[in-house]
Amino acid sequence: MAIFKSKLMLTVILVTIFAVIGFLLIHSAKSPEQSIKNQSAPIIIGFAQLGSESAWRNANTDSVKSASTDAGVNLIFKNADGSQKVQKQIIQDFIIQQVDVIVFPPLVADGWDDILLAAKEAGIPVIVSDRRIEVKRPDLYSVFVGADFVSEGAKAANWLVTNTSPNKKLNIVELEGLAGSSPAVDRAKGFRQVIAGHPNINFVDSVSGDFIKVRGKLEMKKLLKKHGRNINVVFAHNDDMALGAIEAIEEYGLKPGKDILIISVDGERAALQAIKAGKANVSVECTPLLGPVLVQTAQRLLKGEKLPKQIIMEEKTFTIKNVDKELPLRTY
Ligand code: GYE
Repeated sequence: MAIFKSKLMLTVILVTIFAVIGFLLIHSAKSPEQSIKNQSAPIIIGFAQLGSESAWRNANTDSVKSASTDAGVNLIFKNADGSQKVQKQIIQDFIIQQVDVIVFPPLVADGWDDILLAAKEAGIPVIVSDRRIEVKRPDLYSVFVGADFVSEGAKAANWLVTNTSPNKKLNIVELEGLAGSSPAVDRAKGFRQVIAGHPNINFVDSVSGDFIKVRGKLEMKKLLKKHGRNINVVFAHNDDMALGAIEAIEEYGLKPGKDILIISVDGERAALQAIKAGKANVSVECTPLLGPVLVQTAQRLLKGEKLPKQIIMEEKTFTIKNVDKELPLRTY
């Protein structure tokens, strides 16, 4: 009888143990969809980089990668190598893979409506990073994280008007960024808004160097051939093109920073070194270090937080006055 009773007890205990284990197994297994929405699961960010055209871009890529690692975010990073078609294809692939958030810097401002509509219909939020975008419906993306390029152009021109005499005639040549890209369009616009009230300052030529150093050098060589010593100022839409122009001017036998003033945007270490060496005059900061803000914005979006439509970075201006203090702080 005692043996029978203890056997019964053992059976009851075993059944209970199996029932508890079974219950736990069933309730811990979730569909892939449920686990993505689980707060503790790492979020998946699809980042469609536009290319590797400049030191700025490479610093931007590094920033996105390291911020994702630091935050324990699962980053799928792809590079479109300067093609809008490829960048759209990458975004299309992210939609198929059902990433949690898509982040991308639009190569050019126009032509994104269809792919963004597809992301919207798939329920995937999009963060536009670095370059401004033109869309028919503002709800096609959630947030823009980047700079105010019009103000960067205006700051560059402000340096010129406050550091030169209104009585001196100044001829500017402009090395533009990639045609149709928002930094090229907006920096040109901001610069012109400021010099509009200064009749002594004139543009004599504007050519595109696509934000690339060797193209900047090549175009500057051509401009020197065409206008020679009539050029007083170079306004380059980024530091890399300005650095290329500096080489061309030196090879031509003139002194960049003195015979021809050099104005540019980005605030790269190499540009600050050129300012320190007296070969460049001003670089307006445009920070590529967007990674931490982008990752944080993605996390906040997924938590359902209400965010501003634009998150604009604070930026400085570098000249001979602050270069010694700022140079050691530059990481790119
Ligand atoms: O100024 C330039 C880069 O989109 C703000 O792109 C960015 C620009 C940056 O190639 O150096």
